Amino acid sequence: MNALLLIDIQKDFLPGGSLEVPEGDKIIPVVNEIQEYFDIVVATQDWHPEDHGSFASNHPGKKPGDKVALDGVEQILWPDHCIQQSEGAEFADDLNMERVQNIIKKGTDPDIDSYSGFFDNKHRRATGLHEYLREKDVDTVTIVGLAADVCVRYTALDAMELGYKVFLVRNATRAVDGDEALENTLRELRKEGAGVVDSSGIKDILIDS
Ligand code: VGL
Ligand code: ZN
Repeated sequence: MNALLLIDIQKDFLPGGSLEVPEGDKIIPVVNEIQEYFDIVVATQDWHPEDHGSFASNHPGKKPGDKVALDGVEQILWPDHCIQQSEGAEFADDLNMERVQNIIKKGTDPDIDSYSGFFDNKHRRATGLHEYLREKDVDTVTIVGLAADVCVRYTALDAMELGYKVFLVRNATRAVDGDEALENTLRELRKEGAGVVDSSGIKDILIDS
């Protein structure tokens, strides 16, 4: 079975949001259009408590972009974003959620961040995504969403490590650090074994896989 993973397509990651990804909104029509090609669609939702350790505001004297040690792991600090129940944590208004069968919330533990949709950043706790996909006999995952260089990247690396065949859709993701970061990330993921396609090429890869 083929699954499409929608990573963190939330208001705070869109232009105008607190952790905006340049052109993040441009992926939405593409994501909506490709959903019909997949057996299963799952969404992840960054879902932080107010006191989350990844927020610069929770570290006196620190600002976004600074690094701290969080429970022994290096953590880049971000502006407050995707706070539970806040508007910024909502899925993008124009995102079609009708075919989304499961929503995986992540980043809920204040002491550790969770970039990947599968595990926290220390691989200590699973989110339930792998279990769900296994239950549905999924062997191939196509990963889209925000941000390419953070949560999409970590999700793709974990998916490959877990043994899934992985595809990225170039025009259905954007990087928080811009186009060069997007290209660097896609190059890295391709080297690690992922396939990178354009949305127009999805039907072909799904037939072959
Ligand atoms: C993300 C930074 C912090 C993401 C989430 O979804 O890529 N980036 N939290
Ligand atoms: Zn976050």
